[in-house]
This record gives sequence, C-alpha cells and structure tokens, in this order.
Amino acid sequence: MSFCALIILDLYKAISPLNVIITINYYDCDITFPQWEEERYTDGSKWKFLEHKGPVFAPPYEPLPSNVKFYYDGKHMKLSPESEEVATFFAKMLDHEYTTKDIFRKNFFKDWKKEMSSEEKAKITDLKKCNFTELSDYFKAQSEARKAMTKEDKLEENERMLQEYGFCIMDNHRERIANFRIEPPGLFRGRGDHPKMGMLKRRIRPKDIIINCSKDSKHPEPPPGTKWKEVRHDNKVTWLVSWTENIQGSIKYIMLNPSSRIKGEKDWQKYETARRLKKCVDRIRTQYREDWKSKEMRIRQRAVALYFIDKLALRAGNEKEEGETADTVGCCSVRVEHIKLYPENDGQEFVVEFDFLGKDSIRYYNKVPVEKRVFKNLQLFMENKEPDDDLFDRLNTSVLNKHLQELMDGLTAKVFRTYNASITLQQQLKALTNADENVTAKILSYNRANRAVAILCNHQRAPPKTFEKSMQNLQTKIDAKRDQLSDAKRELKSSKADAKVRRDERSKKTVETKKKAVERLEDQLMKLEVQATDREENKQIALGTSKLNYLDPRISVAWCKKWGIPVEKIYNKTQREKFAWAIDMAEEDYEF
Ligand SMILES: *[C@@H]1O[C@H](CO)[C@@H](O)[C@H](O)[C@H]1NC(C)=O
Ligand SMILES: *[C@@H]1O[C@H](CO)[C@@H](O)[C@H](O)[C@H]1NC(C)=O
Ligand SMILES: *[C@@H]1O[C@H](CO)[C@@H](O)[C@H](O)[C@H]1NC(C)=O
Ligand SMILES: *[C@@H]1O[C@H](CO)[C@@H](O)[C@H](O)[C@H]1NC(C)=O
Ligand SMILES: *[C@@H]1O[C@H](CO)[C@@H](O)[C@H](O)[C@H]1NC(C)=O
Ligand SMILES: CC(=O)N[C@H]1CO[C@H](CO)[C@@H](O)[C@@H]1O
Repeated sequence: MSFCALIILDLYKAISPLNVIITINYYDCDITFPQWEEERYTDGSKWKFLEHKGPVFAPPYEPLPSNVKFYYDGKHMKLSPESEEVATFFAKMLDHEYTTKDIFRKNFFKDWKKEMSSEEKAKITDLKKCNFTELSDYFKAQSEARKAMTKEDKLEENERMLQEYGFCIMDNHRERIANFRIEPPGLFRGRGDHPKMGMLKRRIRPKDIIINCSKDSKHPEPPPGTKWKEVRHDNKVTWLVSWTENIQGSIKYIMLNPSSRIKGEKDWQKYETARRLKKCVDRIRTQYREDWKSKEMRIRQRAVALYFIDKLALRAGNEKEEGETADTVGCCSVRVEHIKLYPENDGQEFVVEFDFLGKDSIRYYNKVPVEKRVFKNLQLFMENKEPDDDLFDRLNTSVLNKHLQELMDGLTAKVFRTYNASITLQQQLKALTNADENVTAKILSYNRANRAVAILCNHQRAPPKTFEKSMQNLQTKIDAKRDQLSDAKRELKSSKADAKVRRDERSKKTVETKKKAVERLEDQLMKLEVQATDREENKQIALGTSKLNYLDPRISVAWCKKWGIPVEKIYNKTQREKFAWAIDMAEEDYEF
C-alpha cells in the first residue's frame, strides 16, 4: 500500500475506535493504489460508472490544390473528390515496395474503381497508365513541412488532445485511454504476403461507432449533424468505443491503457495462470505421453496436438478473423501437405518439418526432432490421406480447448508459451548473472538472457537465418555505396581544382555532373541506412513482443531489486507503466 494511503488509514484508526467501514477515495488523494488489492466485482461487472469523450476521428479529406495534377496516359485528368482521395492513398505509398506487388495493385485498382464516377471508370482502365508523381511529390513536401514544425507546437497540440480525449472516469479512477484516435482511411497493408493488401480501408464515421458508457454519465457527443450507430451501457465489458473495420470484418475497440487498473489486473492474472501451469505441467506431460498409446484415435490425435502446443508453442486453432480468406492454419487445422517426416540416422532420429501460413499469414517453418511415438503416430494419421486432408481429422479447436480446460482451469495454448518463456527467463537469469560483475555487465547479462528466451521459445516468427543474411547483404550494399560516395567526392574535388585552372565551359560542366553524382549517391546511401534501421527494429519486435507479452515482469523486477539495478535500465517509460503492478509487488526473492 502506498505511503499516502497508509497515513490516511492510520488517521482513521486513530479517530474511529469503532470498527466502521472506511472508504477511501483514491482519486482525490492522487495516489496509485496497488491495483490487485482492490475490491473486485463478483458478478462479472467491470465497472459501475464509466464516462468518456468518445473517439477522435481522422481529419476530413482536403482536396488537392489545383496545381497538383494527376495524369492518365500522359494527359492531365481532374478526378472527382471521392476517387481523388483514394488516389492519394496510393500516391502516399508510391515509394514503398508494396505498390510494386501484383496483389497489392490488383486489390487497390479494384477498390479504387468502386469510388470512381462512371466517366472516370470508363477512361481509367489500366493502372500502369496512371501517373501519381505530382501527388507523391506534393505529399513528400508536406511531410517535410510537418517535420519542420517546431517540436513545441506538436507537443502542445498532442497534449491538448490527450487532456481532452485521452482519459475516462471508470468508477473512482481517472484512467488513461490507449488509442482514442481512429485510424485514418488508407490502403490495407497486412503482414506477410496478405491476400487483401492494397484494399481500401474505409473512413470510419460516427454512424459506424458504438459507444459504451454508463447511463448516468455525460454521454459523448457525436460531431454536429451526425449520429452514433448506438449507445450502450454494458458494464460486463471494458471497451469504451467499438466499430467494425471493412477489410477483415473484425471488431475494433478503444480500450484503457495497459497501465490502468483493469488491464494491470488482467495482466497479473495471466501470469498467475502460467504459474499454476508450472505446478501441473508434469502431470499433463505424463498424461499426453500415455495418451499417445490410446486405442482411440481421437485421443491419440489430441495428445499429439497437445505435445506440439507444449513443445513448439503452436497456436491451438486457425483463429481466423471472420471474413478472412487467407488460408491460414493452427495446430488443429494443419493438413497433411504442411508436414514432412524424415527418419534420420538409420531410423534412430525422428524429424518433422512444418511449413504453413500461421496467424496473420506469417509463415511458420520449423524442422524439429520429435519423440519416436509422436513420429509413429504422425505416420499413422497420414495414412491413406490426400495432401489437403486434415492431419488431425478427429480433432477441432473447440474439442482441444475443452480438453485444455479440463486439464487445468484457465489453460489455453497461450499459457504454455507464457509459462515456458517466463520459466526460461528465470533459469537463464540465474545461470548468467555473475555476482562479482559491475552494473553494466549485469545488464548485458540480462539482455543476453532475454535473447536466449526469444531463441529458445522460437518467438522469432521469421527464420532468423534469412534475416541475418539479408542484413549482411544490406550492410555490403551500404559499404559499397560509401566507397562509391567517397570516390565520387574525390572526383568532384579534383574536377573543381581542374576547373579553377582551366576556367572553361567544359570543365565547369564536368563539375556540375560530378556534383549531381555525389548528391545522388548521398541520397541512395541515406535510403539504405534508413532501411537497415527499419529492419533492425523490426527484428526487435520479436524480442519486444516476448518481453511485453510472455515474460512475467516480476521476474525482471525481482532481479533488479536483488542486484540493485534501477528498473529504468530494463523497462522504458511505457513498459514501466504497463508493469506498475509488478514493480510494486515483486520482492527480490520472487520465484515464478
Ligand atoms: C509523370 O508526370 C511527371 C510530372 O508531371 C513527369 O515528369 C513524368 O515524366 C511522368 N512519368 C511518366 C512515366 O510518364
Ligand atoms: C521451453 O520450450 C523449449 C522449446 O520447445 C523446450 O526445449 C524447453 O524444454 C521448454 N522448457 C520448459 C521448462 O518447458
Ligand atoms: C468439433 O467436434 C465435435 C465432436 O466431434 C463436434 O461435436 C463439434 O460440433 C465440432 N465443432 C466444430 C466447430 O466443428
Ligand atoms: C564493468 O566491467 C567490464 C568488464 O567486466 C569493464 O569492461 C567495464 O569497464 C566496467 N565498467 C565500469 C563502469 O567499471
Ligand atoms: C518502449 O519500448 C517499446 C517496445 O517494447 C516501444 O514500442 C515504445 O515505443 C518504447 N517507449 C518509449 C517511451 O521509449
Ligand atoms: C447490452 C449490449 O449490447 N451488450 C453487448 C456489449 O458488447 C458485447 C461485445 O463486446 C456484446 O456481447 C454484448 O451483447
């Protein structure tokens, strides 16, 4: 309990010798009360009072100035505002690799046509003949201008919006809202080679929006002249605003910030569930090993699927978004064509190769040794089947999830990941931290342990080998470009010296050409370097994801406390907010 609350409690004790029930209004006192100690509703309610300002919509479309022209087949063409807006989405991405991809272009063109007037539709028949160059240049100049805006101006505007829309009142708390801005319209990108990339992500309007708030609160007002789709008062859910996006048909929500009371509590419960798995994982493993020998096919299949979930952190189902057409699979929907069996070492080793598109169309590729019984069972499941038959034909996601629930209350495929990642981090930290090291070296050990977890748990979804290789290739390109640039600079210098002596037109021209060459190379080098940074950061998403979602933060906090290392060294501000509960809770002897 915080210092402030303790004082108040002591005061109350002093002045009220009777055992009266004391309610403290934490909000007035502006203290952060340990979230998990608060009273919880027992009827499934998440709140009694909820008031907020609703979402912030994307700014309306501003037509292009008349000097920025679109050309079709070499001729200027004035577009109607609707089709012009969609054209600008494409123009904004013109330098991106996406716009060279066939699926992206096809999907974009199809959706764009839907926004065109009938004359436009008749005229514009080939995307290749569209020239978006002036539009693209215009947006580049605009984004430069925005960059030039002073930092203070931007911060001030952001702060104003945050204060106005960024908070809600949930019961007695003023809570931060995670994402109060609605994404602007644009073209869908998707991860991996998503079959829907390039499709038009529509503008969200007030009539798409469902508001959730309490009856007795001040309801958020829709913009003048518009109406909400609906206003609800459902206190069994924690979202404030919801709508359905048009690409995947999935429902989007505006929710509380991770640092909020409700989110913190949910996070904590998640790790408590994983800790419970620690206590019964041996029993579960013994049982599925037994079940590999079962007379019943459905039990054998269930047991092998469970082994994959435990061993390989596969997802349970296909978990497909409604309306998604991509052919993605999870453990239960793996087909015969997705695996290959390799008996190796004269039939002494058993290797399975997985290759399929998982959630979000991200390729899952893994070649792993398995136990003999698993291998034999897989051979059995594949007998007399066509490549596109289900491997586990006696199993579906609901059956598997029900079985997991029977094994342990609250158990899902994800709990295995959380358990494995957390316990591995704890082990790695114990193994790698050296008491005699200085703080810097200890933090290096911490990072090493984190990386080991990501590698052991295969949280990197993309094969890291290709990453390293492409990174190397990129580095080679960068080095080559640097060499070229220094050569070009040298040439420029000597041509200048030359021109000084000769003072004729020809050498002046040479200087100009050399100057252009240097500029071009500088530009190319910068682009490559930006690309390298991007890739490096993208790689870290895998690391960041496990740090944020699968590792019990109390392990890290306890480690910090034990070795006297400031928590700031391992968690940044956002992460510290999210893990405020753990920072308060974990003592140095915490064991996962
Ligand atoms: C596109 O338009 C720009 C400027 O309007 C022009 O410089 C360029 O040559 C055009 N590109 C093509 C491929 O026609
Ligand atoms: C965690 O997963 C890895 C990779 O499958 C496995 O080798 C390891 O034994 C697991 N650790 C625990 C404690 O389950
Ligand atoms: C899953 O399988 C069970 C038993 O075979 C069946 O009752 C159930 O309807 C199936 N569920 C789905 C979603 O296919
Ligand atoms: C910490 O230890 C490492 C080697 O273990 C050394 O290179 C580094 O200089 C030390 N740092 C400080 C601040 O003493
Ligand atoms: C903290 O790290 C996360 C990645 O885990 C990143 O997304 C976020 O932007 C960082 N926040 C700050 C304030 O640096
Ligand atoms: C009363 C009401 O409409 N409640 C709905 C609130 O939203 C959830 C989904 O998040 C629905 O399941 C409820 O029916």
